[in-house]
Amino acid sequence: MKTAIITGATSGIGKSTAIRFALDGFKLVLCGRRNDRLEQLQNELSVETSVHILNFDVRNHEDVLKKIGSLPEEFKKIDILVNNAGNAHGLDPIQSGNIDDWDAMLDINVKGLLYVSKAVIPGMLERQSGHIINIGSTAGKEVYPNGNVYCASKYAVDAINQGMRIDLNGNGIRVGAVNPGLTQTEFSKVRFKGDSDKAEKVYQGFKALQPQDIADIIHFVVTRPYHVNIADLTVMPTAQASSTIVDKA
Ligand code: NDP
Ligand code: 8X3
Repeated sequence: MKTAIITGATSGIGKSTAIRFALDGFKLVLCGRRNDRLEQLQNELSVETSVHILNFDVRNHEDVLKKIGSLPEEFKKIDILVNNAGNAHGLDPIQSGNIDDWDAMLDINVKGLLYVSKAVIPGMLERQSGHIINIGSTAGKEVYPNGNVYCASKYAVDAINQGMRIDLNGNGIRVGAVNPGLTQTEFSKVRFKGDSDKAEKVYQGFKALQPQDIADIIHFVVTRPYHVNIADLTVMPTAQASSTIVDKA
């Protein structure tokens, strides 16, 4: 049975992906900072499959390398990496952007993804086998007003996704991005620093994507035959035409 490591498994897209993978019996390594949520998900999914949890902040490269590097034997051979941990912090014009927000987005969405990849890729190279799914965004395809640094972080994910695929070519490792549009998770609550009213308004007046929709797509991507690599997949709610055009009631 395949082993998958999912970052950002405590919420939203990562959590739904863990639940979807568990239905197929994939062995799971679930990562995040909120250990109580990891433990709860481990309890729930252990009925379906074997689950190991890893509690780290993706910004801490020493911890990332140490914890992924010392996985128990049963979980060591990682077949699938879902690089999902990430968030937007703030929605401000560049001239009034907050430096801590900029640091968080670049450190988590870009450097964190690199650190986790650095920890996982050597084993995949050794086995000449693996599949890496990088979660990008429509924000990595089109810049929108006040999206500036979040968009930059997701453009970087797009570039890293392409770079990984090029550099790992010939080593049996598939690399591809899934780029969601507006998806109803805790994303906007984090972006607006816990302001639930503001966060809910983002998804009002239309049917947003649900995290399960993205999980189904990630599951589809990783269950294609070996010769099929979905390199770059963008998905939006039907009501969304671009980052700025959304048909709201
Ligand atoms: P959520 O806020 O629901 O989930 C984010 C996850 O990332 C959480 O599990 C969180 O875990 C984890 N995370 C955040 N910061 C860190 C950190 N420093 N170290 C470790 N884990 C971290 O949002 P989504 O599910 O929507 O977001 C998942 C991915 O999807 C992100 O990369 C996001 O950019 C992307 N995306 C989201 C879209 C949307 O509209 N929702 C659209 C396009 C892309 P914890 O806090 O426990 O550490
Ligand atoms: C999340 C989608 O449009 O809120 O990446 O930036 S958006």
